[in-house]
Amino acid sequence: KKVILSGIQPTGIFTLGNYIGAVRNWGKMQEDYDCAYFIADLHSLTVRQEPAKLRKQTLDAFALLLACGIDPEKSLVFIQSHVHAHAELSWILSCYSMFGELSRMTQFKDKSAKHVDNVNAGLFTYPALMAADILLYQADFVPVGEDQRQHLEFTRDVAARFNNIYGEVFRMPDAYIPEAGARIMSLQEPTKKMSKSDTNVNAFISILDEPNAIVNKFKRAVTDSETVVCYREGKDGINNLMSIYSVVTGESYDRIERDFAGKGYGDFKLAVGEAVAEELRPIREKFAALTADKAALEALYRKGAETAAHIAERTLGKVKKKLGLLPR
Ligand code: AQP
Repeated sequence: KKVILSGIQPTGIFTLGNYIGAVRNWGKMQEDYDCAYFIADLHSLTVRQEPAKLRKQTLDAFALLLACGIDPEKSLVFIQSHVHAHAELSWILSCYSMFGELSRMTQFKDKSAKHVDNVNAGLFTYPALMAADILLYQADFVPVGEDQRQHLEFTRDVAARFNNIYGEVFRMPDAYIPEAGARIMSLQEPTKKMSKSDTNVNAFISILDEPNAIVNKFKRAVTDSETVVCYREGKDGINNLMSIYSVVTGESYDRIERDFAGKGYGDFKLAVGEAVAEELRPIREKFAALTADKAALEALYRKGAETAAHIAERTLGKVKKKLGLLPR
């Protein structure tokens, strides 16, 4: 079986964007691939985190993966910082990452513009850690949102550079980007992507939001001054709602346009809100059940870390040998 790997940061409860663009698809791949999914807590340190909150968010994120359908019997599920090899390989790969190429990463440019008071080296070398995450497990495919495509390209470049010098150490990973809903936008500023760390709670749907909160947020979603529900260039708000509705209900844009012909934005927003609330209901219920048994959750992430460390050490050992690092 081919290997699939992906991760998500514990920077808050996942948004509808994380869910549609990433996690929703992860569960569906478990039958056909060897899947590894992890909570990227080391990545989250690029932004200042509050310790107690980070701890809680990490456990919540782990439970959320399971609530979203990832089965620890079928997939490897773990927490990044529990496996030392990630940080170690990341350092090694950063010595094969060029300042110029890291400077071109659009996420670095966006995030450093957003957090002007904390443009730290970790934010800059983030792609080297992501490359380590992927290459340690010799992943064939990395399902990511459109926004991570550039980082994956970077991973391939670094892997190729390394393999060129030392021989075939790393398997070349490919992006696995879902067609529909690759990029869900903010409900308040539909030209910006939906983010879990947005300070405006009306801008995103958290996957644990209560049904009435979901409906209300969609009611308040920013659209435009027209009234016809149709997918068209420049109608960012409506396009985003149509994309969400289409992914959740499975209906095509044509069908949505026909179904809502003659109706206003209000009706459409309500329909989107109700459909999303229904989609997320089972996740909320499963999450509540999972977090009620903390000991069981801990046992699961410990087991995940053990298996992950075993796989990761194999690759790291090979890398060290190739580099000429003296064995202990
Ligand atoms: N708006 C989005 N639409 C589609 N996919 C998205 N992803 C994130 N936002 C959207 C995908 O979710 C996965 C996990 O993301 P992450 O938590 O590792 O980091 P992120 O991309 O920085 O996500 P956020 O929600 O924006 O977090 P914060 O606010 O902390 O920065 C990735 O596969 C990503 O593509």
